[in-house]
Amino acid sequence: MNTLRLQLRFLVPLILTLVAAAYLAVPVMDRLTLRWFARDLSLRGSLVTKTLSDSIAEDLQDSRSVRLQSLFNRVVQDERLVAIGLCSLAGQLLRHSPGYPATLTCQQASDVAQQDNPQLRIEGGPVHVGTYPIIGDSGPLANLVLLQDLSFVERRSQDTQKYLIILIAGLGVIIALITVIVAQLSWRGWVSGARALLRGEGLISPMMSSSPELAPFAAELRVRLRDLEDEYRRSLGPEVNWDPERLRSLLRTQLRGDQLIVVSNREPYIHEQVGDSIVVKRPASGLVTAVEPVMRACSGTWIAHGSGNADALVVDAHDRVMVPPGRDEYTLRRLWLSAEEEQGYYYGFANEGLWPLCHVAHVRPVFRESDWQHYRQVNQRFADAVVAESRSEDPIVLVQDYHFALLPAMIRKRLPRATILTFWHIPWPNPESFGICPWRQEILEGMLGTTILGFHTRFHCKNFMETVDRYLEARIEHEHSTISFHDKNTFVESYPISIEWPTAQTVAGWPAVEQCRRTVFERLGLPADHRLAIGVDRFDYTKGILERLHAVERLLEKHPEWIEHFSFVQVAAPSRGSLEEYRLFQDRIHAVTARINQRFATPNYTPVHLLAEHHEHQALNELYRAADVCVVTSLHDGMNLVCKEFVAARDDERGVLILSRFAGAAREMSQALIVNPYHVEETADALQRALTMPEAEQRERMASLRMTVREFNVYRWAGRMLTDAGHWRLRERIEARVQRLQPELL
Ligand code: ADQ
Repeated sequence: MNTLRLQLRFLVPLILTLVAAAYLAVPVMDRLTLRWFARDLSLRGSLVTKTLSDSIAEDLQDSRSVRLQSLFNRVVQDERLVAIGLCSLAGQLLRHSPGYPATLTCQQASDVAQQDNPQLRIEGGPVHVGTYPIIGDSGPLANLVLLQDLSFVERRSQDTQKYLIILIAGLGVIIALITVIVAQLSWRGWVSGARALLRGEGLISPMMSSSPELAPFAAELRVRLRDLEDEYRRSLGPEVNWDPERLRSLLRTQLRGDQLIVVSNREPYIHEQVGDSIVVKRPASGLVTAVEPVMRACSGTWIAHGSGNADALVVDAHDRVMVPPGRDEYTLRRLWLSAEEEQGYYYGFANEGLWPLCHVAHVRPVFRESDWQHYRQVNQRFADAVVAESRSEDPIVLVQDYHFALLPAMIRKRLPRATILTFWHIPWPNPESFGICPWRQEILEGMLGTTILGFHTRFHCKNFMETVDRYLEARIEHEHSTISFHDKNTFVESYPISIEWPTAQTVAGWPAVEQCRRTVFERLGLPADHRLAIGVDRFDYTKGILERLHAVERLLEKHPEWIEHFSFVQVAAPSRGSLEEYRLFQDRIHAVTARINQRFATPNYTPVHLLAEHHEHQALNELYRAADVCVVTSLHDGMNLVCKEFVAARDDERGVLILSRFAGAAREMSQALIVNPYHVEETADALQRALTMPEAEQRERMASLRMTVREFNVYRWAGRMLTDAGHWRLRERIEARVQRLQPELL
């Protein structure tokens, strides 16, 4: 219908133009033919005059002669010659043939003959009037008036008009036909071209095989589009201040209040039965630390495993509870897992398989068929929950972490129009390391159900794309970080995660640094002039706790002056304690701690304090503010939030951060003392340098670190991802519109 309208829009002016052309051309044609014929008739008249002039001259000598009259009668039998008249030089009509108009005087005939268009209409029709002198031996004798028939000119003109109109009409029809065919063909090409572009196919594939003429244009457009997007992404640099309000306004404007669903294994709030009452706990998790403020800013629904022993007591009939408790800012939808499911999916496949697979910490991954089956089954259950919770066909789903590698494709199958953002919070290994996973292909295929796949660093993105390249038949466009698999595109990008930067109001509520120091030192029994280094982690072998202890031991060996003047506090939240690897690791840490303490302790001095328990955020903050040095020595870490929390806590701009080069955070936080945790000597030297660092240098480094973390905060992390999701959805909506139009257009 629309194509027809479009073509009519072109054809109607075309037809009008042709009619106007015909309207103008016919009179011009008439005038031209008349002029040609007039010239012919004049020549003919001269010829007739020449033929008759001798007879006329003779006849004029003899006024009684009747020969001329009969000559005239004979001549006018020629059908073209209507009448002849002979005028004296004085303008008197001397002789004339029958049919000569009685009212036409010699003078009138002479006047008409001198006109541009010497025509006269007489009884029998239009005639051409010509006067021709009869020349005798002594000069002009008389003038001959010839009236020649012009009706044949009119007849021919009508014929010409007819043929001209037929010619123009024929031309019109041919042009219209060509137009319709070309319009149809090129519209088909344009529509499929536009669709391919909007789908993003053109961004990856050799463009539009069906319309090769569009390929150069598409390539150019594709490059421009990507450049614009890249430019826009760069423009969201540190100069843009990201805060909850900005994130909310992004959702209002770019995502027009679309529904946001977060899926993670760990829930942000755990309800536990303690005696007769129910208490709410916050888990020790980098993921929860990062995603919780985003959810508070955006509302929406968070789907997670209900792991607390009182979780089921507080939910409604749909397993939902509003959180944070008392503030009710978003919905937490709990999903219940059986003990076998939790063992197989969480402890087994995710934490004994994928966790060591992705971290280079030299712990062998364990892959069991039964764990894999549970992993698939639980991913499917979460996919069902996403479908049940979505209020529209195209929610924005934020899939969190390595527990849900299969979930994106499962959601995509049920909600093809959903925008799925998957964030992989841990590193991605190189293709060789990943290749040892027996279900590597299924995992990659599951992840490629994602619309936007995020890692902390470019390096992890690169590893992922190389892994896909190695094990799947997918098309990869490195320039634009896009993978095309089964006609679906996944954009792979780095989004460095961070923390919520404390507001002025929050900071105002904190106890002063001196106060924190006093409280912590009193609790640990440390003298006021003691130096304190801290480590805060989940009890995990990837965090480099052992290497850190070795460095503390080496420091005390190399610099015995620190004995009784320096202590190290390791806070370690119990984690995955049901796994043997973790239990052995914890035992080892306890043993090494005991050994160091045995070696360097004095009656009033404990060099290493191991606080193997969960701490509330406030207690951690107090510790961060009390410490001289914070030590983060991960053997491999996606990002690491502890280092950022330490920096955020130090509004006094004091304290030194020692940071592993193998943590994603090292790429942003170059003002820290960067170490290789495997190099015990180097870390011990860094501890020495930190403990002796002049205040001015501490201030300089800390001020710079604080600026980085404040600007690259968690709202920026979420904001960049959601902005990219917004652009993606816009493209998809345009494509859907083109698709709706297409059947009418073609
Ligand atoms: P995690 O491995 O959990 O996160 P991390 O980033 O260090 O690592 O975050 C740990 C969080 O737990 C911090 O917020 C910290 O305050 C808290 N925490 C640590 N010890 C605690 C204790 N004893 N008591 C209470 N809380 C404690 C994963 C990846 C990281 C990535 C995050 C976010 O492994 O590399 O930075 O996700 O993406």
